[in-house]
Amino acid sequence: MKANPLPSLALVLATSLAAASAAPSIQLTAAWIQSPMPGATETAGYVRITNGADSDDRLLSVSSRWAGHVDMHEMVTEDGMMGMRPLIYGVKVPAGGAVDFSPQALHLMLVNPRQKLVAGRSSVPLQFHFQKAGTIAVDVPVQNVAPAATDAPQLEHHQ
Ligand SMILES: [Cu+2]
Repeated sequence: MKANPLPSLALVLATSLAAASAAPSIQLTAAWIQSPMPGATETAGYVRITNGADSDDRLLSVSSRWAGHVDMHEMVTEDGMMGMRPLIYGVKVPAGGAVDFSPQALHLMLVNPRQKLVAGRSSVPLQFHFQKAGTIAVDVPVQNVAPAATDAPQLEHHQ
């Protein structure tokens, strides 16, 4: 009689399922909001989004009860002029990859903040709405400068 292959197969299956459920999906790190210029009605926010899942996801929108609205922008150069363009279809976060919202690249735009944003003292509640991962809420500190490089390691991105 041949050995029943099922027990070992079941073990492999259980192991891979455990690994899949333990894999982090969307993670938000190194988030910060630029303290606004005096009198400004909008300011930029930055974050690193990592997708540990094995399928692509998409950041559809960002919202905050502290702002009139939150837009996603990318920097573009047209006719030699730097400008910003709204990312109306959101941003794809590739499987096993990362997307950086960082100065000179993608950024969030907090429009009409409803609170005074003070560097080192305020943190702004933001909600990131993903197609698959759902809504992830983060309290984002207001700062004058980006977090220290050691806090935000520059990994490979935009592959
Ligand atoms: Cu912008």
